[in-house]
Amino acid sequence: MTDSSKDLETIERTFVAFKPDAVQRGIVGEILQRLERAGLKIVAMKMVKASNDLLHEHYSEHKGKDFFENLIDFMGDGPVIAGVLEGVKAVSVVRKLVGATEPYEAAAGTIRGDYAHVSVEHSNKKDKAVKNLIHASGNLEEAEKEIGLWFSDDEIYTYNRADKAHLM
Ligand code: IDP
Ligand code: MG
Repeated sequence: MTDSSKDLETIERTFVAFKPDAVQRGIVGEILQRLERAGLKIVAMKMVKASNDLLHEHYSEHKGKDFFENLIDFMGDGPVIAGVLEGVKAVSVVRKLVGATEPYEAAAGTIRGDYAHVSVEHSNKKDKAVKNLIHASGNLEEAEKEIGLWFSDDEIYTYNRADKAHLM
């Protein structure tokens, strides 16, 4: 089966980063499995110890907020695993699988709901960022910016998944 131009219009790329808490807890594989089994294709992936500059740029929308410095400290606390996932409506599908920002209210069945439980209130009291395992682009514009920030074009691959006939 070949892609029709109509299919291609609905296929998106989104950026994800397994945060230092996911890497340090050894649950990257389990979380990634959830994304892969939904049919999302990994088109780029690497382990990165993000620089302060990269993190400031990545989270520029939050500059000036109370939690900004804690967030930068948290994300720079150890290596992250950054990736690009491709699929139909990938941006919103990944956000759905990831769940709400605050793990305590993220729905059961979502990554943040199943693997964490803390609240913003608790993290703020401890003067820490909310540890919620994974970053996922919030919209297409953010995805484009973040993919360009973390990956060069030659680090993003084109290939067919063997189960494509059933997924697309
Ligand atoms: P998102 O990751 O669900 O898109 P954003 O609002 O973009 O959530 O916030 C980015 C990250 O900053 C969150 O995932 C979380 O780790 C952290 N964060 C957000 N709000 C707070 C807060 O009020 N206190 C501490 N950390 C926060
Ligand atoms: Mg966000």
